[in-house]
Amino acid sequence: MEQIVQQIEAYKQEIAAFQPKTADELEQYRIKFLGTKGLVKALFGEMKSVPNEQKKEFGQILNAFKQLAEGKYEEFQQLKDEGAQAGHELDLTLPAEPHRLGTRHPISILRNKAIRIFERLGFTIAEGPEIEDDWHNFTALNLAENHPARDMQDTFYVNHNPDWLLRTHTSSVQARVMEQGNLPIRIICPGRVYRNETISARAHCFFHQIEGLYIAENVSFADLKQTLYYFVQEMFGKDFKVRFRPSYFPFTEPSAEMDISCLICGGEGCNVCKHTGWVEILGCGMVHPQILENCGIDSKKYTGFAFGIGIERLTMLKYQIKDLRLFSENDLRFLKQFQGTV
Ligand code: 2NM
Repeated sequence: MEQIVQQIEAYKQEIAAFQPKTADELEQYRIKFLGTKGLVKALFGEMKSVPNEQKKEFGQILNAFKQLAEGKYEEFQQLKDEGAQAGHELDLTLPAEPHRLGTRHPISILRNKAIRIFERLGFTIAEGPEIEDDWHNFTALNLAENHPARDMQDTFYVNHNPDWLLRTHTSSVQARVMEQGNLPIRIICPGRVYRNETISARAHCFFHQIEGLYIAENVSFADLKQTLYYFVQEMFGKDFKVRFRPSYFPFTEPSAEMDISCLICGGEGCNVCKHTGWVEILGCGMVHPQILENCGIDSKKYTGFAFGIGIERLTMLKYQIKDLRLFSENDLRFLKQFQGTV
């Protein structure tokens, strides 16, 4: 043991005098003292040949030595970092990492496009709550007490208050604006709406709408047609046909739906248009006089038109998206494809 302790003293002096200048020297030091075949390990290996009564003292000497050896190594860590950088120093002439911008959701792209078109015609945006009361969502809009749309099966009601529900259309916002009574009214109401549907490629429990409303003196069905013709042409160009079909909505009389010739197959017939060559893109009509009266507007003096557009439908047509669920899955592989579009 005497001998070993003397040897350790010699190593201590060597360590004290050690002043490495390069990462390489430091590494040599590490291998010699601290490596798996290094001296510290070897000296601990001598423990077994030391008599029991001296084991404690020897252990303390060894531990002190180990700490000294490690301390020196840590003191010069910086050399190691510099060594790691040698050969690849910062090149300040390299171009910076580009900022990765997020992408606009395709639904938002189409909504914004539609908003801009209607703004050019003098429409302003109106917004309202997504949790509505029965009056603004149904009763004011001529949806009678026993109307099927009011069924629990179709509408999400808020627990504990049968008067509250998630709006099923943004017409509820229009009812609120009509009640304020500032005429004429020329608004569009973009927003999210909710219906209790089984989720599939073609239906979801929420979707997005833009509903429009124009109320003034002498507003006619011709005004409605012209407004919507302008809208679809601005939205899709001029390379397709448009048709109006008579339809029914409880809010409007008369009511119509607008179809455009299928953008996917050019009217030849495909899955998207269900082989009819036509796709329905909106519903519309002349606002029912009873609704005007419900909201305190004189239906003898004023007339109006209204329309409802499903934004998902427009987006699917524009980008040939076949499954609604893609819109709400937040899969970046899908969302990134719309990069760069406003
Ligand atoms: C549609 C179709 C037809 C509509 C009616 C109203 C209001 F508030 F004036 F009563 N807003 N929107 C309407 C009319 C909506 O969606 C397919």
